[in-house]
This record gives sequence, structure tokens and C-alpha cells, in this order.
Amino acid sequence: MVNLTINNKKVQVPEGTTILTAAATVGIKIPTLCYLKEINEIGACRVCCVEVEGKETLVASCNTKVEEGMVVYTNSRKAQYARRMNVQFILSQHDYRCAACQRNGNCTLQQIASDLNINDVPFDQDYSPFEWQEDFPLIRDASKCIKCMRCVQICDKVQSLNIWDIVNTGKRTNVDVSKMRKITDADCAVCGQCITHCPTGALHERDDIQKVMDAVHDPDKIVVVQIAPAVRAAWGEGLGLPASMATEKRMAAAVRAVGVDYVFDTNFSADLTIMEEGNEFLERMTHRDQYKWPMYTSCCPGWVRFLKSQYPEMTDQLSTAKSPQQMFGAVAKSYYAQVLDVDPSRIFSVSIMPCTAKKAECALPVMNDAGAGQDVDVSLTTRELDRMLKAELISPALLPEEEFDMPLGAGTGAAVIFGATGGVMEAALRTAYFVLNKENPDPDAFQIVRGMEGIREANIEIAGIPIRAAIASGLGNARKLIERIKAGEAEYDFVEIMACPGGCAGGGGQPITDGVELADVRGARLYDLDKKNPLRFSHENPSVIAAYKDFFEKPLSHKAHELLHTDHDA
Ligand code: HC1
Ligand code: SF4
Repeated sequence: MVNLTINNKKVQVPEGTTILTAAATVGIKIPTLCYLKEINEIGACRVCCVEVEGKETLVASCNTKVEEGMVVYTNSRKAQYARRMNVQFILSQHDYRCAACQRNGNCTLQQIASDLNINDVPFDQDYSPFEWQEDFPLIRDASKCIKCMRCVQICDKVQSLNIWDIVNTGKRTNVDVSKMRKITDADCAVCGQCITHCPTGALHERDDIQKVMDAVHDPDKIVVVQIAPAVRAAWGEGLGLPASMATEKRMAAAVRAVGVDYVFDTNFSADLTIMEEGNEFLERMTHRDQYKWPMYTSCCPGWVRFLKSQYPEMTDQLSTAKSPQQMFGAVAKSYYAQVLDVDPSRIFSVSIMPCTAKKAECALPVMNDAGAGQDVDVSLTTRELDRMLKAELISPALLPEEEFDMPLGAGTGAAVIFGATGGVMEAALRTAYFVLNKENPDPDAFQIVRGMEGIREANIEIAGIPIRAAIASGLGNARKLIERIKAGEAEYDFVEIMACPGGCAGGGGQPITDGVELADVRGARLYDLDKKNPLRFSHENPSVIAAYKDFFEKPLSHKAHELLHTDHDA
């Protein structure tokens, strides 16, 4: 143990602890800006600087280790002066027109400037211009970048894609796409993890709210909205609603209050996905020799983009089942248009997703199988949902709860856990058990696949058939798993991969809570919703049963292939 004093308080911490962490153990808060625990501890912003007795210069507390007998002052005159000056320097290179910024009210730089009572910047403003390919779902606004390096490190260390790098030198130093590429030429998965870890508005999603509102106000359009499983676990965060208030039914009421025509649930098509993907897996198992193994889940578009760019030779190992988002879109403009007895071209299909990659997925040229334009016209993130509700002056706290519309608003507990890592696997195993044994298992029989570790394995036996399963979340973990498979060090039958750590609960489109990872808390909410749902098996979803009876006939039918499956090579 190491003994030191911080602000005259005696502190004892293990060797190797940083001053920042040591101070926190005795309740002393040091402001930080570029710091991201275990990912970015580079002391670049100098906001966490502190004075150490005997040292001439101030030190960054986030990456300076404690020493025996050290005497630290976190808020001496000198430290305070330097900290304020550093923030003022950063502001002088940042376009701080906060009122017109997506992160207004949720920006760490804005918060620190406010906390430090900075009300003027005594230096000339000099920031990089905003230049970007506007149509890409992910936007970098160089005028807001503070060179903290968090995005560089997240994409490199967690997602293993190295999309960002430092460019230029001197006062023109900035962060941009690495190797002088355009973002459209890089292998960005559009996972959005760099967005959720950016402390300012330098990275954000393309805002598509206006497209939705234009459709809402177009009398010829029938606006049909689907809401993804993981959105319900997080939408209240961006509005300051407590979890007890931010229920699924209040979310349905709030979205309806925007003026859309129907509020449906992606849980419906997550159940449909299980029917198609589960049966596809069993079909591949029956003709084992005709396929390469393992079969990979295909519902996460960040993961699909990753596989296609990093391991294109494995593309045919993806399940051909579309993601629930895309299945829903195709159903809305075919089966549901038929139910409503309207021309499918009148349907405007909107998804609300915890995800930025869904914006890229719905725009893929092949995602138009219903023959009425793109099957999903616009995909909004959870953050956009929150901003749209605010802009439409809707106060969810004042709204009574309402049901989803039917029939596409019915979902089971198996569907809602899609939003947590391991959930797709668990839902698929529940239904595979039923198909093979003609009876349901205990709904919690496969909870061995749950958890927050980045890579997990499970050996399961169903009706005497061994299934070797693996689950990974985070693209760096996906890469590790694939490399092991390629090297022959591991063999699996079925692998679930989600691009974001913790799955969609930790998605790149979720509300931003800087410095706090909430994927596990949100995931626990989804497991709770599963437990409370009277239906916990995808094959028991009454609307899915009706859709097969009235329209699709059976899983993997000709019509199902046409509308619910895709060719990932196309
Ligand atoms: Fe997901 Fe999915 S689970 S990908 O994380 O398969 O976005 O929530 O909607 O499509 O269902 C996201 C979540 C979501 C799809 C489903
Ligand atoms: Fe990297 Fe994901 Fe950001 Fe793309 S979206 S740059 S893959 S972190």
C-alpha cells in the first residue's frame, strides 16, 4: 500500500493507483475531460491537473501514479488557474455556439466550463471548419473536436477498426478519418460507439427527425412506427424520466402523441426472426455438410458491415434472415398494407432503434422487397426519439400509458431480450427446443448464455443434439473470436455477435451518459420485462402465428424467403 495526503487528507491506496482514483476514494472529485477509464488515460486535456509538493510543474492526475509520502493539492491556486486556462484554450479552438448543438445540455465541455464558472474566453476563436459527407449516417464536425482522442481509442481498442487518427500538425492538428480516406471508403461499421464516447458534439448521428415529421403532416401518408427492444430500456434517460415512469406503454403513448398513425413493436418481428432464423439453423444442421460453420446471427447491421469488410470470405455463414428492423419494414408494406387494404406506397415506415448502423441498413439498395420504396423509410436513434418528443412539446410524464397497436404490437419475452447480448441466442434456443421436442422447455433453461463478458461459450444439448454456441459483443471481441475460429482453436455451430459492448442495450444510438456505461443496467431491465411477459416463446406470439396462417404460410416458405430473407452478397 502507498500512503499520501490529498488536500491534507490521509489516503492509503494500492501501488499503481493514479492520483485521480486515489482522490475519489476519499470523496475528492477532480474534473476530467479526455479521460475514459482504461481506454483513454493520456492526460491530453490537462483539465485534471493537480499540484504535487516538490514538483515544479503540475501533473495530470488521470495518469500519474501515487508515490509514498506524496503531498497533493487538487485545487490549489496554481492548479485552479491552470485548469481554467486550459479549458479556455480548448474553448478558443471549439465552436461554442452551444444553443445550436445536438449535445446542448449533455456536453462534458459545456458542463466543465459551467462548473468552473468560465464566462469569458480571452483568446481569439480559431477552429477547424466543418467539412463532411453529409449523407453518411455518422457525422464528424471538426469545429467541435477538442482532440481528446477518445474516438480514436474506442474505435481502435474496443472496436478494432482504427477509423480515426490525428491529422495535420501545429494549430491545424485535428482528428479525422485515418489514412487520408473518406469515411465512405473506410471500413466504419457505423456502430456509433465513437459518438457515445465523444464528450462534445464533434460526433453525432445524421438527424432524420424532419423526414418523419414531414410524413406525419402529409395527409396521404400512413406513418407506421416500430420501436426496437432496447429503446424501452433507455429512452427515459435522455428526458430525465425515472425508470418507473419510462415504461413501454408510456413510450407508446409518447410516440403516438407525435401524430403518427400506428405505433408497433419490433418485438413482433424479433419473434418472426426467431421463427425464420431458428428454422434456418435447424435446416442447416440437417444438411450439415452443405454449409460452412458456424452460422452467424445477422440481426446487427454493425456486425454485418464488419464481417463483410473484415472477413468477406465468411459472408455466406451469416444467417440469411433479415434483421427484425428489416423484416418489420417488409411486413408493414406487404401483409399489413393488405390488412389495412391500402396501397403499400402510402405506408411510411419508421423505426426507432438504439443504433446508428440501422440508418445504413435501411438504406441498402436491396432492402426494398415489398416493392414500395425502401421497406424502412427512416430509422431514428433513441436520442432522436428524445429530441423529437422535446421538439414536439410532448411531456411523457403527463401522459397516461397506452397499448401498442395491433396486430404488429404483440411481442414475447423472447423478443425483448434481443436487446441484450446473448438474447438472440437464448430466444432461438427456446424455440429450437420446442421444434425438436414438441414441448416447451423451462423459459429460463438457457440462461447460461447471459452475462456481460465480451466473449462467452456454452455447450447445450437439445433432443440429443449437441449445440456449441458462442456469443460476443463489441467488434474487438468479435475479431478475437473469429481469429480463434480461423486458427482452428475453437469450433462452434451457432454464434451470436452484436457490434456494441453489451448488445443493443449499449447501442451507439442510445442516450449518452458520459463516463457511465449503462448496458448492464438496461440489459437487466430487458430480462425483467421478459420475466414479466406472460408469453416467453417466439412461437407463441399470436400475431406471428396469424401472419404465418394468413400470409407467410410457414417459416422458410417461398414468400418468407422473398420478404424476410436477404442475400448478403447482393
Ligand atoms: Fe437491436 Fe435487433 S436487437 S439489432 O440491438 O435484432 O438496434 O434493441 O431492434 O433489427 O429486435 C437494435 C435492439 C433491434 C433488430 C431486434
Ligand atoms: Fe469506429 Fe464505430 Fe465510430 Fe465507425 S462508428 S468510427 S466503427 S467506433
